[in-house]
Amino acid sequence: MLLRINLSSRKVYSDRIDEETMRLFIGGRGLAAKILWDEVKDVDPLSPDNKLVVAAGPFNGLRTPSGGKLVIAAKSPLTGGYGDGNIGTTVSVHLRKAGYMALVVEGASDKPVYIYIENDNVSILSAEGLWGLDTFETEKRLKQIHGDNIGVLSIGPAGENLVRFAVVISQQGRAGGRPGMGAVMGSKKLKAIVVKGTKEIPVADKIAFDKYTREVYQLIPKLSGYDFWMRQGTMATIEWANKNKALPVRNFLQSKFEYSRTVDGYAMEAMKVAKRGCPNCNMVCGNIVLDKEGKESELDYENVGMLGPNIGMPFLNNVAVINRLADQYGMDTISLGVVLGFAMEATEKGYIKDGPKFGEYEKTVDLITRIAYRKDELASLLADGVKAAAEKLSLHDLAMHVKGLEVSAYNCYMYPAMALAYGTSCIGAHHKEAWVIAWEIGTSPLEESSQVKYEINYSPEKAVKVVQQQRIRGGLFELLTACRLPWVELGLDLEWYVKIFNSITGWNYTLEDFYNVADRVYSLIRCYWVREYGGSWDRKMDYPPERWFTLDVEGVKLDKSEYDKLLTEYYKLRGWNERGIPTRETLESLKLSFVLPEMAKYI
Ligand code: PTT
Ligand code: SF4
Repeated sequence: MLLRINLSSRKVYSDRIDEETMRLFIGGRGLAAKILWDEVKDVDPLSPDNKLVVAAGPFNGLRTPSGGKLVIAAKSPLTGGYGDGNIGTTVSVHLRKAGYMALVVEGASDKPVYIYIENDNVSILSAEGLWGLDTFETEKRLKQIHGDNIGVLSIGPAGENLVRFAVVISQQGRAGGRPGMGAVMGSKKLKAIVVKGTKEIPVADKIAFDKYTREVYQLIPKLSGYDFWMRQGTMATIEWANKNKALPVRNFLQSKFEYSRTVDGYAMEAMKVAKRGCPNCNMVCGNIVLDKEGKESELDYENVGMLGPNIGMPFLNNVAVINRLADQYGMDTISLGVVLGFAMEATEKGYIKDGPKFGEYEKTVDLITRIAYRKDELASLLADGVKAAAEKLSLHDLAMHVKGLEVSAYNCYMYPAMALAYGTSCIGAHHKEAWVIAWEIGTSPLEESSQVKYEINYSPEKAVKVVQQQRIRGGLFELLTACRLPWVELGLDLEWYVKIFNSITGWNYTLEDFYNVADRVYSLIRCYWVREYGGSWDRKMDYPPERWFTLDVEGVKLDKSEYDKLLTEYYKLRGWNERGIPTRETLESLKLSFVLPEMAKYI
């Protein structure tokens, strides 16, 4: 079922999602993209006409391996295109148990509200007493009101103040919706969504489901890499990225950090006090440390990479404070790290007065609070994201983004496959769609001691690899919706997901079927971008930040004409034309003919 709540009219109604739609789009990102294509066209993302889609998938609510995720999507106020994020949260469990696959929030309230869903009962309640609170306190208060057995998605002051990279937070440290999904909630005066579900979720073949899930839960702790994963989780990547000159350092001006040892996975282990994670996961990776103020902060690679090396911050307990503030205010750590790095470089070069310089901790903490509340001109400029800030200050060369979404923590001067992954990610620069850099480094390792200049490899195979990963990471896992890390980090065979999916639905899908759905969803999302950008859409939208082509770091930089060839290769694989727009044949073969009336003028 699909639950619709209109905050303007206060009408609540539910619709059945027909089987054809489920078969074509499966769930999660697939459903979200279809709803946004059908219903959110040419609107201001922060107006009541935008819609917030909270979409579960077939894996959610059931005891499936690391299947406690949820997709949150809307037209992005940061990029103006399709935006979504994936959050681990008990809301995924409760939403399915309340009987819904997805929730669509429409309109806007004129006063702060929160939505309370308990099975078939849906209320829109006053959030006057919650508005202004941070996300940790909001969830705590809501649990005092409704009991502990609920799922909560909430926004903090950043979402309320329409910071364009505000995220949605759950469980004090799970975050989702990098392209401003928190600001979309704020624009609707929606402080939180609270869900309690107690119904049974139907499973087509219960015997097969129980067998496969029992086996896979037993298998995961036996997989190679499990013990180290349980120690460091994603934090192990700091050391690896530094060694391979892929770390973002000082607004991506450098790719090796002289203090990497004081912010890496081992430094984190020395500070760790607890672990937290998403529902139904038996390889939990949320590492909790005590920060400089003695408060709990959950560290992941991206958070530390962007709020440590990228802003020249050498001590992990300071980084942990900044990271906790981002969670409490409800803003994306990656985008925050990029806008701070931008402001610091601009300050050091004299373009901004009184901003913090790299590594200046107190001034940085002060600026973060000012951004969350849009307290002054500089803070408000940065709250609009790095693209808008760079446009206002004419500092394009300092701005690390693709399509307006800030680049996550991989520096790509020598890694064209990863640059292509950023360039073609369907929400803007995010590594979640294709993390090809691990494969890329594995195939052409750096010889640190070698005196020979590193030769960048632009083989067309790189485009193939990007598409393959987008089908799995941006496709399969975002459709189910399940955490991809058992597969990424421990090599869990993808066939497990297919078997479990078929036991839940009673269908007979293969991995190829999933890839086909993934391709459908990618092309639909691409059509969404093209439609929203209209005549101004261009293949340059798929270029990575200019800095990677112009700045020589560690003796190398990307070559634009070689990148362009890779991009053309990518378009061919996707069945898109030279401008990066799906052709009529592609749309028809992917069963996307319904977009043709609107897309015909661009094809
Ligand atoms: C994700 C992005 C990431 S990806 C990180 S750390 W990473 C940052 N985390 C943030 C945070 O924390 N607080 C905050 N205020 N902002 C943050 N922004 C950043 O958001 C996350 C894990 C991680 S940790 C990763 S890789 C994997 N991501 C998955 C994904 O995208 N899809 C999927 N099917 N499975 C995934 N598993 C892993 O989940 P976005 P989470 Mg996230 C504190 O939100 O918008 O998708 O951006 O969800 O529950 O926090 O788990 O080194
Ligand atoms: Fe969540 Fe980490 Fe488990 Fe994935 S591995 S489900 S991110 S706790």
